[in-house]
Amino acid sequence: EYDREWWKEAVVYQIYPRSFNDSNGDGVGDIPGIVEKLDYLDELGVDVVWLNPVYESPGVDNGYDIADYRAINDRYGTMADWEELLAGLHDRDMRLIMDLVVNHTSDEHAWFQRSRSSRDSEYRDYYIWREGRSLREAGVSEAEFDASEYHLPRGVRELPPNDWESFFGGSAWTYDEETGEWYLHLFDERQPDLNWQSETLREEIYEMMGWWLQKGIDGFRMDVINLISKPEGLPDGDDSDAIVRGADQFVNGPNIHEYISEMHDRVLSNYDAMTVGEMAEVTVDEALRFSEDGMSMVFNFDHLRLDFGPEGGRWTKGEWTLDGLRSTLTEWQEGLEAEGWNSLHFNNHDEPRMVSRFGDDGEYRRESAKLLATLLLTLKGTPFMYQGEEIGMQNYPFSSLTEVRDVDTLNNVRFARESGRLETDEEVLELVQHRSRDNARTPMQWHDDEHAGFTNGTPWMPVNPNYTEVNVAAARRDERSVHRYYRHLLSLRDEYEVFVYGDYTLHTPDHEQVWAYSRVTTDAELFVVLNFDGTATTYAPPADVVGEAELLASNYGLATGGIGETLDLSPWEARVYLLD
Ligand code: TEU
Repeated sequence: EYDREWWKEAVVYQIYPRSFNDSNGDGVGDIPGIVEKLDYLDELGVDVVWLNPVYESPGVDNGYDIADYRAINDRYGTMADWEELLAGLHDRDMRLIMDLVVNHTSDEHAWFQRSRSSRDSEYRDYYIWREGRSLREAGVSEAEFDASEYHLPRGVRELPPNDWESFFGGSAWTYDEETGEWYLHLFDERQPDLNWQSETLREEIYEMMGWWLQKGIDGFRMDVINLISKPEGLPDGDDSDAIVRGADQFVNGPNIHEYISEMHDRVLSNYDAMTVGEMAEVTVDEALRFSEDGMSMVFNFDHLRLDFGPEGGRWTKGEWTLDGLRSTLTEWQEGLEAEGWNSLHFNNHDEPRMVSRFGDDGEYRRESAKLLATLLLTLKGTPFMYQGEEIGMQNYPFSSLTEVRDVDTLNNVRFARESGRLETDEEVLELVQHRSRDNARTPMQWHDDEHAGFTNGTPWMPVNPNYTEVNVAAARRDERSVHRYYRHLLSLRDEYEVFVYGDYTLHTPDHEQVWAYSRVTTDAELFVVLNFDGTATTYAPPADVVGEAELLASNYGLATGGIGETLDLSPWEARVYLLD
C-alpha cells in the first residue's frame, strides 16, 4: 500500500573524503582510506554513502571546483581506487551516490580555458559572459566609483553587468582582461557558472552523468541545482531580503523545471537512481514540483537558517528556538506526506556540528546528541548522517583565523571587514565559531592516538582536541555511547516499517520544551517524545497513547515499557515507544 523505493528505506552516510581517513600519510583523507573503513560503515548499519567530490580539481573549494568530471583527483587516489570503493560498497549491499556539481566548474576546466580564450570560441557560450556597464549606465558617479572593489586592471573604468552577489561575498562577476568581458560566478571567482541555456553544454552534462551511471553508481546529490537557470537579460536583484543580492533572480530561475525534467528524461529515467537536489531556497510547493520533474527528494535549509541574525544572510548570528525548529520541520513533514519525499539532515560539510548547534556541548553532550539522532531517525523521510555525528563530534574551538581553511569563511570575513560590518578579531572569531563550515571539516576521530588515527602525517586541518575522549574506538567499547545508540536506532529502522512509511502527527505544537509526535501506519504506531532542553520536566501524553507500549529506544537506557499519564523527563531525554 506504499509507493516503495529503495531510497525511501535507506539511511545515507555522507563522507567528506578530505577529512575521513588518510591512508598514505600526506595529511589529506583519500579513497583507499575510505575502503579501509567499509566494515566500520557496514557494522554501523548505513545503506548508502554520499561521497563529496573526488574529481580532478585545484581544490579552491575543496573539490566543488571541478577541472575534469571524468578523472579522480590524485590527492584522493586513482580511478582504480574508486572502482574498488564502489565494488566494496556493493559487495556489502551498500550503495554509492556521487556529488554532481554542474552549476559551475573550476576555472581550470578545459571548457573554461577555451571559453575565455576568445569571444568567438565555440565554448564561449558554455559560460556566462557579458560586457560591463559604464559608470553612467550603472548610475555611479566618478567620485563613488571604487575600481579596487572589482580588481580591475589599470585604465578599465566600468562596472559588472548587474548587481548580483556571490555566496562567498563580493560581486558575482569578475572582469577578464583577455577578452574585456565579465564572467558570472555565484561562488568563488575560480568557479565560473555554466550556461545551461546552451543545449550543447546540457548535452555534455547528460553524457557525463550517463558515464558515471554506467559505471554502476546508484545516483547523485546535485550541488546547488536550483541555481542553474538564469533569467534572460540577467536583471538586477530587486529583493533586499534575498539571501544574497540577485538570489530572487537566479534561484529557481525560469527554465529550472524544464532542465530538471530534461535531465531525468534524458539520463536518470534509464536507471533506478536516487537523486537529491541541494536547493539554497526552496518551498514545499516547489519541492513537490521537483518531485514531479523526477527528483527523488531535495535538501532544503529552512531549519538551518533559524540561527541567522536579524541582518539576514549566513554570516550573521542569531538564536534558533524549539518552536521554530518544530514548526519548520512539521511544515515539511505535512507538506510532503502525500506526494514527494523528505530528506532529513542536521549536519553536513557546510554546516556547524549539530550537537554544538542544536544540542549541548557540555554536561549533556551525549544525551543531546542521542536526542538529535532520535529526531533524525524517527521523522518521515530519508535520513542523511554526516561523518562523525555518530560519535557526537563537536564544533572546533577556533583560537585564531590561521586555523581556518574554508574559502567561504575566508572570503566572507574579508568582505565583511572591508565593508566595516566586522571590525575586531573577537567579533570575527565569534562569527567563525558560530558559522564556519570548517567546524564540520576537522578530521574524523578514530581513536586516541596522535591525530586521532586520521593520519600518520600532518593533518590538513587541526584535529578537535577532544579526540582523546570523543573517538570511534572509545565509543565502540562504551555501551552508553552515541555510536551504540545510532546503531540501535538504525537496526530498529530495518526491523519496523513504521519508521519509514508511518505518517507524522505532531502532539505538541506549542509545548515550550517537549516535542512529541507519532508515526502511524495501518498496523503500528510509534510514539516519540523529546525533551529539547537541559532542564527536567513532566509531560502528559495524549490520552490515546497512554497504556501498554514497548520502549524501543531510550537515551537514558530505561528498560521499562508502558506510557504513563504523566512522563517525568530528564534533561535532553528521548524515548521511542511502539504501540500495538
Ligand atoms: O553549497 C552551496 C552553499 O554554499 C549553500 O550553503 C548556500 O551558500 C546556502 O545554502 C545559501 O544560504 C554547495 C556545496 O555544498 C558547498 O560545499 C560548495 O561550496 C558550494 O555549493 C559551491 O559548489
